[in-house]
Amino acid sequence: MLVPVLGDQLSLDLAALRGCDPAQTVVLIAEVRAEATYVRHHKKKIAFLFSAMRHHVDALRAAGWAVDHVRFDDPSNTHTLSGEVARAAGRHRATAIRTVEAGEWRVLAMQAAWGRETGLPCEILSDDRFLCSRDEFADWAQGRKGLTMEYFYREMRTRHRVLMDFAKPVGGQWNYDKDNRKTPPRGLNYPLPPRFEPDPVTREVLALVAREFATHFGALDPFWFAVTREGALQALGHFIEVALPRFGDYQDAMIVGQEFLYHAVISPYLNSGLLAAREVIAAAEAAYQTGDAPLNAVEGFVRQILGWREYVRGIYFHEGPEYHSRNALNATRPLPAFYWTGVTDMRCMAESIGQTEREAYAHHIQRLMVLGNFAMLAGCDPQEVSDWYLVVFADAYEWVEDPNVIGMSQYADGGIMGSKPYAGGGNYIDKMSDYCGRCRYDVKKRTGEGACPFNALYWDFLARNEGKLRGNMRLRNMYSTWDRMSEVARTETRAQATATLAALEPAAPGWARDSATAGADRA
Ligand code: FAD
Ligand code: DLZ
Ligand code: SF4
Repeated sequence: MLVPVLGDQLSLDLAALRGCDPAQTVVLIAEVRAEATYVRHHKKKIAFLFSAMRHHVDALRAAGWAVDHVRFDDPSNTHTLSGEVARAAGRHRATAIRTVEAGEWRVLAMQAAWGRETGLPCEILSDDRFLCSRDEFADWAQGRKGLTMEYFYREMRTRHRVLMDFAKPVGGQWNYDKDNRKTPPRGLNYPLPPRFEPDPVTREVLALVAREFATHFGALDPFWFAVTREGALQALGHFIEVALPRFGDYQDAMIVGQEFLYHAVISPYLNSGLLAAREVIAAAEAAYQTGDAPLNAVEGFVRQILGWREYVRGIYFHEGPEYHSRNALNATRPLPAFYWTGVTDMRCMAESIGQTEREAYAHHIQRLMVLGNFAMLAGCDPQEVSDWYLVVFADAYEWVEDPNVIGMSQYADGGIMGSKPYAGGGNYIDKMSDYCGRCRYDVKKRTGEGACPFNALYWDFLARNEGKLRGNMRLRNMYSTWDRMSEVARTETRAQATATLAALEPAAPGWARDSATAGADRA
C-alpha cells in the first residue's frame, strides 16, 4: 500500500494510515517545487512546511512506519506531487494507493487522476481531522435559504457537546460577543507566543529556501515557528494558560509593535496537522471548567475553531471550484503595488503589510478591516486579492483562504458568507487601533489635503455599487447618511476617491504567480 501524505496532512492519526499494516505500507512525503510555486508562497511559509514535513518523517518512522521521503534536492525528483506518486508506486511495486482528500480543488483533481495514471486502485478518504465532513455540511446546507455561520455553530456545539449543559449552551447564551472586543487600555502587557530556536533540520531548510526561493515575498528571519507536534502542543499550552483568559476582550484591537495581542497564533499548526482541532477545543473547554478562563473568552475562541474554521471549509467545498472566480461587485482594479512592498503613507496598511512580510502573520481584524477592507473599497479584482492572501500568510490553504477572502472580506460571493460587505471608513480603524495617531493622514477628514483615504473611498464604494447594495437593509442607514449629504459634499467626496484611486500604482505581474503560467493551475 502506498500512502501519499501531503504537506498539510502532518498528523499521525491520519485516516489513510488508520488500519494499514505498517509492514505492508510505504508512506510517501515529497517536497516538490510545484507546490511551493503554484503561487509564490511566502519564504517563511515554505520553510515552516518543509521543516515540519521533515520532522514528521522522523515522527512517522519513530511510530513504526516505513517512509519514502523525497527531498527537494533529490536529483530524480520530478517536482510534482503526481510525478512523485507515480515514481513511488513503481519503486515500491505498490498494489494500491490510499490517501486523504486534499484541501484544494486543484490537488483533489490530481488525486482523482492517480488511479488512472498508475493503473492502481486509489482510495481517497474523507479528512476526518475536521469535525464536519463535506457530506455533513451539504446535509446542513440542504434546503436552507441562507448559510448563516451562527446556526451552523449552534448545531456543531450541540452535535459535539461542546460547552453544553445538556441541550442548552453553558451560561444560557450561545454567544458572548457583547462582553468582548473592548478598546485596550494604554500600556497593557501582551504575552508573546513562544519562540522556538531553529534546530539543524530547520537551519538546513532555511538555507534551501533562501537559495531556491530568493525572489518570493517575505522575510525568513526571524524564524521562530514550532515545526514539531511537541512544539505546537507547547504553543497551544502557552496560549491556553497565558492568553486565552483575555482572548475575547481585545480580539479586535490593533496596536503598533504588538503583532499578536491575545491571539493564539496556532493556525499554521492547525492547518498543517501538527495540532488537531478537537484537542484545541478540548483544551479551551477544560480551561473554562477549571476556572482558569472566563466563559466569554472560551466561547469566543471555541466559536473560531468549531464555528468559523469548520464553516469556511464547508463553504469552500459546498460552493464548488467556481466559487473562487466569483466577482459579484465586478471589481477589476489590479492590486496596488504597496501590498507587496509595504511602501505607503497609510500607517494602518504599512503596519499590517510590514508585519505580514516579517512574520507571515496578521490577525483577523488586520486581515479583514485593514488589508481586505482597502482592497474592496478600492474595487480590486477579488481573484488577485485572493492570490495575495494565499501567498503571504503561513496558515493559508485554499479551503480556508478563499472563503475568507472571496466571501467574507471582498463580498465577491454576493452575500453567502456575510449579509453585508465588511466595509468601513477610517473611524473604525481609529477606534480599534493606535495607527491613526501615527499616520500622516487625518482620520477625521473626508476630503481635502491629508484626508484619510479610507473615508472618501468608503462613500465612493457605496455610491459605485449602489445598484447592488442599496436594497440591503443592513446598509440602509449608511445610504440615508449619503443621501443627506449635500450635492457638493457628495461630488467632492467622489472626486477625492477618484484622485486616490488614480494615484494607486498597480503591482507588477508575477508577484503571486509566475506571469507565464498565471491562472493556468487553478482548478
Ligand atoms: P485566533 O484569532 O487566535 O483564532 C483561533 C483560531 O480560530 C485560528 O487559529 C483559526 O484556526 C480559527 N479561525 C478564526 N477565524 C477563522 C476564520 N475566519 N476562518 C477559519 N479559521 C478561523 N485563517 C487561516 O487559517 N488561513 C487563512 O488563509 C486565512 N485567511 C483569512 C483571510 C481573511 C481576509 C480573513 C478576514 C481571515 C482569514 N483567516 C484565515 C482567519 C483568521 O484571520 C486566522 O485564522 C487567524 O488570524 C489566525 O491567527 P490565530 O491562530 O492567532 O487566530
Ligand atoms: C503548501 C505546500 C508546499 C509549499 N509544499 C508542499 C510540498 O512540497 N509537498 C506537499 O505534499 N505539499 C506541499 N504543500 C501543501 C500542498 O500545496 C497542499 O496539500 C495543498 O495546498 C492542499 O491543501
Ligand atoms: Fe489608516 Fe486613515 Fe488611520 Fe491613516 S488615518 S492609519 S490611513 S485609517
